[in-house]
Amino acid sequence: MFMTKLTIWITGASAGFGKATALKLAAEGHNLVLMARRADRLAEVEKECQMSGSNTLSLPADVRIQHDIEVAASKAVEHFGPPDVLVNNAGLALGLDRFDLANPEHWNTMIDTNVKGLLYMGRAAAKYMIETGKGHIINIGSLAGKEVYPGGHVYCATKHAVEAITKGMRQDLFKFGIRVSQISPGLAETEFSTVRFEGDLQRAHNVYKGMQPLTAEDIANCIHFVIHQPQHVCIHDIVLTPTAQATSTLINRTG
Ligand code: NDP
Ligand code: 8X3
Repeated sequence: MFMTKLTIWITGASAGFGKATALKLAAEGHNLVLMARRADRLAEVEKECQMSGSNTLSLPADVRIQHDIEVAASKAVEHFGPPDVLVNNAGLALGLDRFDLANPEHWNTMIDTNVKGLLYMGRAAAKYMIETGKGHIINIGSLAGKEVYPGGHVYCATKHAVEAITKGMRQDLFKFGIRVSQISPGLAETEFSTVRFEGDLQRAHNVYKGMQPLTAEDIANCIHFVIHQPQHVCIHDIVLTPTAQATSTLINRTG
C-alpha cells in the first residue's frame, strides 16, 4: 500500500508512549525527530528506528526551556523541512501526597513540563505548520484530565489544562488546515509510576497489581490511528482505559 512519508516530531521519545510510537511509525519509514532529555536513551531509540528503515534525528532537549525548544525545532526543520505531525507527549507526575504535605517543587516541575513544555512545543511546531497550511498536533492528555483523584491535585490540573489547551489550539489553528487531537489514557505501565515515586520500584509495581494495565503499544496504536485518518477527518479525543479500570479510582483488582 502506498503511504505518504511524513515528518513526525515526538517529545518524550526516550521511554514509554513516545518510544513505542517512534518504533511503530519507524516501521512505516517516516522521517522522525525524537526529543527528550536523556541523550543516551534517545540515541538507542534513534538507532532502533533507523534499523527499521526510517530517517531519524534525535535532538536531546528539555521541553521546559523555551529557547532550547525553539533551537531544536529549527534544527529539525533544517534537516527534514517543516513538521507534518507533532506528538506532544513529554510529561510526568511527581508524588501522590495529600495536598498540604505535597512538595511545591514537584508542582513546579509538573506545571513546567506538562503545561508550559507542551505549549512551547506546540507553538514551535504551529509556526511552521501555519506557513505550510497543514499539520497535525497530537497532545497526550490523560484520564486525569477528566477526573481528579486523591493526591493527584496538581498532576490532574496539568492534564485538565492539556484538555483546555487542546480545545483552544484547535479553535485557533483549524482555519490554517491544522488538526489538533488529544489522546487520554488511563493506567498504562511505563516508567511513569517509577518516575512518580522517584525510583521506588515496589510502589510503582503496586499501581498495576492484580489488574492488566494498558501498554505503551496500546497508546502508540491510537496515535497511529489518529495520524492516518484522511485529511478531512480530525479526531478530537480518544479516551482509553484498561478493561479493569472504570474511573481513576474504580479498578477491578484480582488476587
Ligand atoms: P514515561 O516516564 O515512560 O515517559 C515519559 C517521557 O517524557 C520520557 O521520554 C521522558 O524523557 C520525557 N520527559 C519528561 N520530562 C521531560 C522534559 N522536561 N523534557 C523532555 N522530555 C521529558 O511515561 P509515559 O510514556 O507513560 O508518559 C508519556 C505521557 O503520557 C506523559 O505526558 C504522561 O503524563 C501521559 N500519561 C501517562 C499515563 C500512564 O499511565 N503511563 C496515562 C495517561 C497519560 P527524559 O526523562 O529522557 O527527558
Ligand atoms: C496517568 C494516569 O491515573 O496515574 O495520567 O493519573 S493516572
